[in-house]
Amino acid sequence: IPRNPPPTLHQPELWSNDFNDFICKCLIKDFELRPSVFDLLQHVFIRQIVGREKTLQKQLMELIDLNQQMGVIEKTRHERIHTKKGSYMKSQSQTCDDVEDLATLEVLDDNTITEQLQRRYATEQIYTYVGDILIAVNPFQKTELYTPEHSKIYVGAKRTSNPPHIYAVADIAYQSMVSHNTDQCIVISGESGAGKTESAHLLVQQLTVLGKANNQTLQEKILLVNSLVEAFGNACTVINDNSSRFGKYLEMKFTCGETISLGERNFHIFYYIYAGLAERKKLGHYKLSDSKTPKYLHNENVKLVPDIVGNAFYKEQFETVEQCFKVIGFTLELGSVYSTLAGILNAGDVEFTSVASEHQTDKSNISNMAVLESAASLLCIRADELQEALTSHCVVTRGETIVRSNTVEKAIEVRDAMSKALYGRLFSWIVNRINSLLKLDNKGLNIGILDIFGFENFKRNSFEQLCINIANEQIQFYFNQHIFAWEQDEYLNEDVDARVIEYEDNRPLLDLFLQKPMGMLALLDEESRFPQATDQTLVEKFEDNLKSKNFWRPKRVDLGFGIHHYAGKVIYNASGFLAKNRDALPADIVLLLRSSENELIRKLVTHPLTKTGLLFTLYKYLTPLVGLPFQHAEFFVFAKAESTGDTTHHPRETTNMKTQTVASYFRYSLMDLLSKMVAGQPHFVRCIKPNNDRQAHKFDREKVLIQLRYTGILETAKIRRQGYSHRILFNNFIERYSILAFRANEEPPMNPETCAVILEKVKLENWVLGKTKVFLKYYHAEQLNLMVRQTTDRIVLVQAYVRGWLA
Ligand code: AD9
Ligand code: MG
Repeated sequence: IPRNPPPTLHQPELWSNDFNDFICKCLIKDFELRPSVFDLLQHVFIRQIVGREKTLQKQLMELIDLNQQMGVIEKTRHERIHTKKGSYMKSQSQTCDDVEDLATLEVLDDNTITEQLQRRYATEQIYTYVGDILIAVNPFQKTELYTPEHSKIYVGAKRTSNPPHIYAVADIAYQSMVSHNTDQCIVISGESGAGKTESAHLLVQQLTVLGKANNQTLQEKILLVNSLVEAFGNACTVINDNSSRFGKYLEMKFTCGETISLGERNFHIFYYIYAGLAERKKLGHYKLSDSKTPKYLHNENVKLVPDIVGNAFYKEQFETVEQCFKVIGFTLELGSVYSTLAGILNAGDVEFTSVASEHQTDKSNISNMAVLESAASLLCIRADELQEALTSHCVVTRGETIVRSNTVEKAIEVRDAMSKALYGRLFSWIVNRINSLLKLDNKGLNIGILDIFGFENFKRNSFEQLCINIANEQIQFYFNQHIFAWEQDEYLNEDVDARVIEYEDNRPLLDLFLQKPMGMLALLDEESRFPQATDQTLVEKFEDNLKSKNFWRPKRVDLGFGIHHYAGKVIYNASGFLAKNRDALPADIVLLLRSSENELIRKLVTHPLTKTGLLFTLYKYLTPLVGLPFQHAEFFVFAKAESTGDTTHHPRETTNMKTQTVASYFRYSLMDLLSKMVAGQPHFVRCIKPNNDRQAHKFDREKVLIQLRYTGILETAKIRRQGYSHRILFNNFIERYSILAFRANEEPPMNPETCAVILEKVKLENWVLGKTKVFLKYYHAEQLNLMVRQTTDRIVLVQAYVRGWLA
């Protein structure tokens, strides 16, 4: 019997190392217990057990069985063993020249890589590694890759034991969060329609499994939130039926004017609610009619608007969304949410006619008062006041307030601005509410998943595309920094000899956009401040000031300018840039909405919401230490700062607040995003779109090759093969890994020699010691972590058994 009181499960260090060693050996060696092993044991405590050798053996065998049921375990170090349910693994076994990690290819060039991806794609192996980075080629069809069995085998498994998979990325992020005690960040990139949002869902799914969200309802809620947020934040585009869009300022694509590019539609939720309410015969209640589809649901450019009222999918989605709301805990507010949406739809149908006036050039009248009244009653405001706010505006000159009439154009602009503002704020409010309803505890580590809107290049590209593409440019830069720049800097600093890999640095492009005061966004802001400026003067300003080979003016396009992005050339049309950037909501409208008798609407325009809009969704997982249940999920949705909300309240701040443009907020939130990302250890998933027709089984080599080139996959493979992606300070290394080579009571000196002892003991090769850090290959870090985990797991498990016997 041990002299000291029995240590607890979580104090493996208090157990005798001989005993631990013995048990580890038992577990590693084909799971067989040979009586001879016991001869090695000297501890008095162990001798007690020898007498019960049979029981011990039986119990350990049970333990192993249990392990086996849980998934793949290692029989010997290198051999993969299959579980009963492991048929998938066999069917997916590799042919001899099929490679799961491109960094291990013998010949590294664009062609070989494309060929590998194509070959794998043909056999439904859509995932491939490039070192520690995952490539996902969109299958454009349902696959058998996401069954509960898959989910199981990727829990705590060695990466090379299973085929590449998105679930493995979730596992690695989770494991490194747990073992290094640091935040993680999974960055998913790829062009529009490449599969980022799908990947994010899969990651969320697997992370709830890993975090042991044994609280079923919580897990359900988190997955439901996805559908909810998407109903409000996604829309159909020509490229992707479920395209993640910008929130407030860019997402809002209503039918008027030029804000809609060909083939685009409004946010999903509008179609869902319209069809859903029709199904319930509730349209009348919300002052909508099934014979007259609201204008905001049309797209004048696209004649083919599907039958919305009869659309079974939309109806079903409406039920799902409502279910989501209810499960998450929205109760009384739901009616107000629907009224607001219906109010927006009605507002969109308000029409104006022009009335000639003696004093002014033009005035506007409302030609369908009944619709205006419907909108007003849904928004719980007075119809006459709404009419006034739409058709006129106040100007304050030298303390005197003068009322001016709006032209029809101006009235339409005000109407749409009101709809956008209401929708944007409603969306932010929903997101904030979700966060507060799901919130349990704010402590712990987190894994962020970044799913942005992918690179877009339409026939006609506007301000929205510019912002989307700048964000992608920034993400590419972040990737480059991590993969190439920082790594190569460290070789220099630490005198490590490694070959330098050339890569395409997109820094000049970021400077072109973001630099102050001469970057494109800064110029746009400056021009937005001049009342007389036009989109024409804006492009001229660009032309005069932007000196870059990546910017040019195409000859025959009015208001056109071209940008050579990292992902290709895009021609933009500056028409509407200034208005979109100013994105002003008149103070009269804010005041009017504040007088609403609907509490929700008042809230939307009164309280300055947390930074709103939909620049990016960042799912945040707060997962405390090992074994504890997953506790919390938070959805961050960033958007445009609400500038107008406070103008009337604090007139002193007006001028200051008004200068907040979309561009400046966009830049601010991009920086905010980066600071969040930089705080965590990054993991990268690169989505590839195999063809432009969204077709399964179609691998367009040229299309893929272009993506591989601009994302720098070839260079990535090279640096992963030749470089040292993990660099750990000597002290940290010893703290983390000394358990692999030293006894618990030993205190090895904190020096490079100790690091070498550990690395040699575990038989790793190809590592290098720098001046202050250990330089490891991408696969080393994983192997080390796995060994540590296995060691502690065994110790803990055995202790649990022993404790059982003692009791
Ligand atoms: V955008 O920048 O938001 O426009 P994403 O997010 O990159 O774009 P998304 O995830 O929405 O693209 O994928 C587009 C479509 O591809 C999906 O609607 C699916 O139909 C299809 N897809 C993507 N990934 C998978 C997958 N792993 N399995 C099956 C997939 N289908
Ligand atoms: Mg998306």
